[in-house]
Amino acid sequence: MFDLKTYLTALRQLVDDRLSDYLGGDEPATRILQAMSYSVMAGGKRLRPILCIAAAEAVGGDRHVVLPMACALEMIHTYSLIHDDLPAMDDDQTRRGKPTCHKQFDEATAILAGDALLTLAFEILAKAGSQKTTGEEGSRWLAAAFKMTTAVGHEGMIDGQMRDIRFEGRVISQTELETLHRLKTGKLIEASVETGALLCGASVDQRKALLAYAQSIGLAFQVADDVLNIKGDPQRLGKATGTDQQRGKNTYPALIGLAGAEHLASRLVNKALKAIDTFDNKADSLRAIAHYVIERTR
Ligand code: GRG
Repeated sequence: MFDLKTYLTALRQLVDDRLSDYLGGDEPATRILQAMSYSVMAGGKRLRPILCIAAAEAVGGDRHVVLPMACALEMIHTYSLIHDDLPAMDDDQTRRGKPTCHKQFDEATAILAGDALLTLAFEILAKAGSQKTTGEEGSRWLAAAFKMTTAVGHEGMIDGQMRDIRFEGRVISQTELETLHRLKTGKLIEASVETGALLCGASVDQRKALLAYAQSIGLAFQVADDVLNIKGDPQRLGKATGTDQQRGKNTYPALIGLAGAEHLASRLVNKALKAIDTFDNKADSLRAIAHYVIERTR
């Protein structure tokens, strides 16, 4: 019987150890590394790296092969959080239970820490790809890096963030909200699953199924995030709740009610499970993560 708790704990440790190595260990030498490490090592759930590894293992791959990609995903995710928390964006005071990067350091350092994490992520991918001995492996890393750039660039995550900012103060349709989230949160989650599978030589059919899985859990994750902003425990979440309503944000509970949002989240999880129903028990981690995405308390 698959035990999600044990699986998550082991993978978090594996990812955290490698992230710490990339970021100068326990005592980062420079102020910029200190700021980068402060935010990355502040204790996130590591959902994106874990999805990358779980997708790799679902297609028979090895977690150590995709570890650099898993870390790059977490660095890009953390950069987006640091920048999202800035005064010019959401102006948040706490993140992962600690003062936000610009509060702990200063605004300029937080901007640079985000920039440096984004750059380091691509340095890691380029290095991993260039160290491969066969052309096939090198090509996979190049394709995975390309997938990552499109997921987080101006037609992906940044487009989503731009829409979020531009929609502030006006009520949008459910379709507009869905597009926003598919870009802002969904694209990186898709890239996590897709790169894990791609790097481990998944077939076209496997990749198609995994993309459908990722699209559904990506949206379910965001719907659950909206619900947690209302029902969650700020202590457990490590950030304030009720903020979406205060800021007049477009959210699923605001649009379709709290019960409607919860129902939508569980429908999306069922859709995700169906997408991978032809996979064997090596995909049990992905199945358990799909449930976790909406049952989580932080
Ligand atoms: C490019 C500046 C910029 C932003 C990109 C992703 C994003 C847009 C901003 C993040 C802000 C945010 C709160 C989005 C909602 C969903 C989300 C990504 C929550 C945080 O992710 P978790 O719950 O966090 O995985 P941990 O701390 O566990 O890693």
